Amino acid sequence: MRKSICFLVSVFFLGHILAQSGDKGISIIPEPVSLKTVAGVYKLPSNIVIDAKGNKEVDYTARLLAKQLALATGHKVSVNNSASASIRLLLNKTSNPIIGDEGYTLDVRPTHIIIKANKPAGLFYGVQTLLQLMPKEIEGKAAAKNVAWQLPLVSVTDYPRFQWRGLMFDVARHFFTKEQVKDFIDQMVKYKFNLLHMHLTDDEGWRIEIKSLPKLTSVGAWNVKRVGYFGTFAPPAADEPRDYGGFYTQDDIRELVQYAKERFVNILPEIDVPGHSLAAVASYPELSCTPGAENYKVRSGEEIMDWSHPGGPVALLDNTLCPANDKVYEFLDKVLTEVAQLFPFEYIHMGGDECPKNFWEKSDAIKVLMQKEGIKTMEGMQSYFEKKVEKIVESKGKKFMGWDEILEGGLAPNAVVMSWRGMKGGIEAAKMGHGVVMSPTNFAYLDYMQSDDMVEPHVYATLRLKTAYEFEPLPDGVDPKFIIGGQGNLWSEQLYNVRHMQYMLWPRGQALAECLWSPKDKKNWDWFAKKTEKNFERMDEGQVKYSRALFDQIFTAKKDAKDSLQILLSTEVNGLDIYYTFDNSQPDNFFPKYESPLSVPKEAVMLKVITYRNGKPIGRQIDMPINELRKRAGLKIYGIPKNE
Ligand code: TNX
Repeated sequence: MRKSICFLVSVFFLGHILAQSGDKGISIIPEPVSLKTVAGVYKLPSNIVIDAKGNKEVDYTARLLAKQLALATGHKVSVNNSASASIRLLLNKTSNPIIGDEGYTLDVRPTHIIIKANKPAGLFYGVQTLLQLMPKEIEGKAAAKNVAWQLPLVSVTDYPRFQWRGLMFDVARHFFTKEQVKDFIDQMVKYKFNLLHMHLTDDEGWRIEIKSLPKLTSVGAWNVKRVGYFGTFAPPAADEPRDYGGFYTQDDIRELVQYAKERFVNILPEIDVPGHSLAAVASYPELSCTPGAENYKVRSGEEIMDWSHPGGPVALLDNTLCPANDKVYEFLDKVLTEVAQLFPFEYIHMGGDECPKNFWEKSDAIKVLMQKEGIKTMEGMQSYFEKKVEKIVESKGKKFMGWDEILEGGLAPNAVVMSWRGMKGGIEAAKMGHGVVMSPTNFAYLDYMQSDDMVEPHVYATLRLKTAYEFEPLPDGVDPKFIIGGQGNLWSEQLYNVRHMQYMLWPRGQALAECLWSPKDKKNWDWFAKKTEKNFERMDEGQVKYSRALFDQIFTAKKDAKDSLQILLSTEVNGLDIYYTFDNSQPDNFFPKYESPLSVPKEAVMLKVITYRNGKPIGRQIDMPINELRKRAGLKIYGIPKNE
């Protein structure tokens, strides 16, 4: 009898514990380690009290939550030490070994909410999950009307898979203001990123005030505004005003570092040398090996590099620092003294990527140095430079890291490698016992196009959301202890404003967040795609732009055995219908539905396609010239008769 009562009681409780998130409309990005739901809801009271005890960092989190709650709900919200508070943020007295330094447990109960963590960062992440459990209006900029402010009852245990969960923001190619960077931080922490890599210097601008080298920002931060396809612009005339750009003062940097700290984000500064250094050279031409550098100007997007050489980039003008010039190391010492003081994070990133060597080859000073040091190759020359730079970085009490080119010609002894040209540099470095952050172009380059070139602002490559979601930072056969984590890189050559920056960042950034935070076995593309769509509604409330490219169709063009064009259409997400026309009509769901590969009717010039879901258009219409598909299939292009 006792046994059967026990059985009945267990069945009763189990019946109340539903499976996974997804039930009750719960949708959290990144997917938590474990989430259980219980029937019922917690209603936020009209007077919300947040209990946050005893620690400044916990207090930051509580105040951020209070601010957002007060703004969006219009309820009265206070932070104090009340044991009967509605929302309780508690640091564990005895450490919970499962959740580590950034994990948390979150319980939404019928009477209150309780988040527990070993460290303040965990409470912060618990709060991010809590916000995603609330109605979407919590993201709003003003008090929402007619919202039932209630949450499902849940019990969450959650902690990250990787310690380094980064996003790189290139503020050098196009400058983004301090406020815009703060906004970037606000968005990234929602998805539990904890590292902001700021690409602070490049050919197009030097973005950080260095007091001992004032020309870096009086000259180096300014170029001429152009719009269009960056990289193809004509050189500006000598008298055009150089008033486009900007930089962060040291006070700005301190403010950003503090802002990031309150949100548990470390800022990694990058000073990109010896390549990508035209802004520095234009400011201080004596840093160059090349005569005539006094005439160099900060780049405004004109062509300065020939990428067609298989051996690496060939520069049309010398955008490098001279490794054979002592002044360069004195310069870097000054820069790094100030950078190291401004950024508390333990690493400084020193770039090292895409350094053209064709001007170095012409330099007598370099020839002499190579002879003296027994250096045989230009890669060896860069390696010599990197080792000296590592010493300077370390002399400032920091750890040295760089892009995977720093492996070429021999890696500096303690260097940490950021692997971008695929994972192989990272694997090699890890096998040599170096720390690695994975940010391979084929999964993590957020400047790449998200959909077909026909409907996206043109960039030289494509990275679809589904592929970004397949990012696996830990390669087979590599000791996990050397893979610190991963990051997405948002390069800004083609980013002219904040709205477009957001469009490129989301939702791919959310996909990467899940790859970096969630357990591998919790990843599920179909479920992630559903969550992404739900999250769009939250982003609408928050007025943050994003791309809906995941609903577009994908064209695959092939030539068959008879050299005819075969067109395959597919979609990233399941459950979409594709309608198409070959006769220039605008397609809708009254036109043929795609079922199997298409052959092109004779003389057709255009394939127009659109996706539908449940009878409603959902993707963008893409008008695809047949000749473009022929080109993609490696077939001859037809001459098109002129319109009547
Ligand atoms: C490569 S990734 C670069 C950047 C460009 C980017 C554009 C890396 C270390 N270098 O300078 O902005 O490609 O996708």
